[in-house]
Amino acid sequence: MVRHTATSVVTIERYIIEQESLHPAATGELSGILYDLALAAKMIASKVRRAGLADILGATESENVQGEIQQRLDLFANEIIIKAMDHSGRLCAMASEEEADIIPIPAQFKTGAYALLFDPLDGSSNIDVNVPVGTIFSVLKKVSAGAHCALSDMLQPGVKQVAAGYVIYGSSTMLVYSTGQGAHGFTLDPLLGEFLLSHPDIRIPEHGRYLSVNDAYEQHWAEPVRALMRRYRGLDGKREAMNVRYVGSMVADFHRNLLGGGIFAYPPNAKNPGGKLRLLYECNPLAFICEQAGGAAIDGTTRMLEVQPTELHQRTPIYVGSRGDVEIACEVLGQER
Ligand code: AFP
Repeated sequence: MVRHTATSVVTIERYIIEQESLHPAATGELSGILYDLALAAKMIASKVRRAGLADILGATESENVQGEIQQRLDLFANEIIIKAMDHSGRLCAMASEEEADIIPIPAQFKTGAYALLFDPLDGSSNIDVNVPVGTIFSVLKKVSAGAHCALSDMLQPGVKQVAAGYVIYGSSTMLVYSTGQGAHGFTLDPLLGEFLLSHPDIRIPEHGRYLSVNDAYEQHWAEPVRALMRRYRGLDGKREAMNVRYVGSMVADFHRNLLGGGIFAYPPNAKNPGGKLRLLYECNPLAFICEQAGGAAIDGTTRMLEVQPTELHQRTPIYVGSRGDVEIACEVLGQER
């Protein structure tokens, strides 16, 4: 981690511009998208910070497309991101975990060459109890012809992401992103109102200390998953036991494991045979970041970033984190099949 003096700070804007200058052919559009997202993140952070004070908590009466009860802050974060991004002329469309369909760019604005997919406030059922929540985003290059986005622009495998990242609203607000040249973290200085480079070129340890999984599903797991979890816990005598840490907010669990090493797993279970988490809004962006930090991610059999999406709100199992720990998942799940 770099230590900054008051005069040597690197703002996210400066960093994005410096990264862009490494690509002479860059148009600046992607940089603009990232900068707009950083602004949206600051706006969401300020609301999340005040959530305990403001009368904004609580479930709305509507259910979102995933059938979960939405919290008001989810809706607010969704709105903030759409409004921050729709008029820039850089996007051809957006897709949100909170919306059933593709979100078109309003007719009065220009469209651009990129598609943005996001989960506006992941872990929102934790808001009421002051547990960290996060925003996750993924940027894809438009591949269809014509000015507007087609479903095919959204349904690209994760390897096609040109940028991805997340924001964690925790004890401090951090934004971590990658454009394919490493994963870099920025911490929001609340006094300056700026994201400052705090974690350049994050590297996840080869093997980790932490296992993040919801044990309550053990009875609903298939035997290969149970065998894998026994391995991580050191119960089969083949490795040292990992420490179990599960917040129930994927960004928070992922972030801790990215910095400290470990694996986050959401295996299929009898209740969610296809997994629970969303391929496009959650798993692909975090898999991209993890690989950029030297880690790995699979869906149980396949590299996560190579899975071909077939629908916008597709769910998938996931095992993501330290490369050595993900390799163990490949080995044990493969053997037990
Ligand atoms: P919410 O956004 O509904 O709180 O769900 C959070 C989440 O999508 C992810 O952030 C967690 O890791 C996971 O679900 C927790 O799911 P379980 O409660 O089934 O373990």
